[in-house]
Amino acid sequence: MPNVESYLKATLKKKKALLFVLIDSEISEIKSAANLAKEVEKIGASAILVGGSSAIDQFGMAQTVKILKKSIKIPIILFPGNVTGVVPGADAILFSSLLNSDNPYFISQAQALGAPSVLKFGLEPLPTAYIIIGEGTSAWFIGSARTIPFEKSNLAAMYALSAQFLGMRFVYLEAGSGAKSNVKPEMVAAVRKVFRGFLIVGGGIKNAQTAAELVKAGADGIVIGTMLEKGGSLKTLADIVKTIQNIRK
Ligand code: 1GP
Repeated sequence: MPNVESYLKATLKKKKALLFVLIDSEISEIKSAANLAKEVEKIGASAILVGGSSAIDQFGMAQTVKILKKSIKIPIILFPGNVTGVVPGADAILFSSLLNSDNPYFISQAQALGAPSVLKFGLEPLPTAYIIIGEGTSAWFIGSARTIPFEKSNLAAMYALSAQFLGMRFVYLEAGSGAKSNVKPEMVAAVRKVFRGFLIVGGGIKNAQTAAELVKAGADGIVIGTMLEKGGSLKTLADIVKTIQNIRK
């Protein structure tokens, strides 16, 4: 995998919107993670994210990444919640700063601690502003997020604009894994107005209609995790892929 960022941009041009599937190595068994990854690759997912805010078993995650790498061709992108989420063998990493954390550890300190491993493992860093919306999820709790309410699109847009000015090329609007409510299309639209980079939206997305609304509002990539972990069908996932790729933005 020469350059994941170029691949994502080129694929976005072709497909209009990308689907990322999140595999939490602490929830999925390695074998079923590999089978799932193969299936979602066939369906048309553009990358697999591995990680999660409560994933702390570095050894288990490295094993999962290794097996996934042998099973699929689409890139494996680490999605770390902490320095323990930096493991060898993946193609890239969402090198994220949790911009709306109350704890400087999640804004710049974990990044400093993790950066040497990113370099050592040859992971391509994708500079990402991670912005948590709503509350009550693991990402919100562990990341000490200063909640942006779902209806306060202007606050999310302010953070996204600062990400733009700071030179970050990805923004991830996160409602949190298994969130009861997903990020609203109005907020995505407000962020899209000010942020020119790659816009990822995740948390609580379970069906094609929601995914379509978010893509119409300006999301470039949609992340799905819990829906599949909770036995959601691959048919729904296939619907999501088909729907988001047929949207005129
Ligand atoms: C969580 O955005 C991802 O970090 C995916 O969320 O698990 O709710 O799909 P779900």
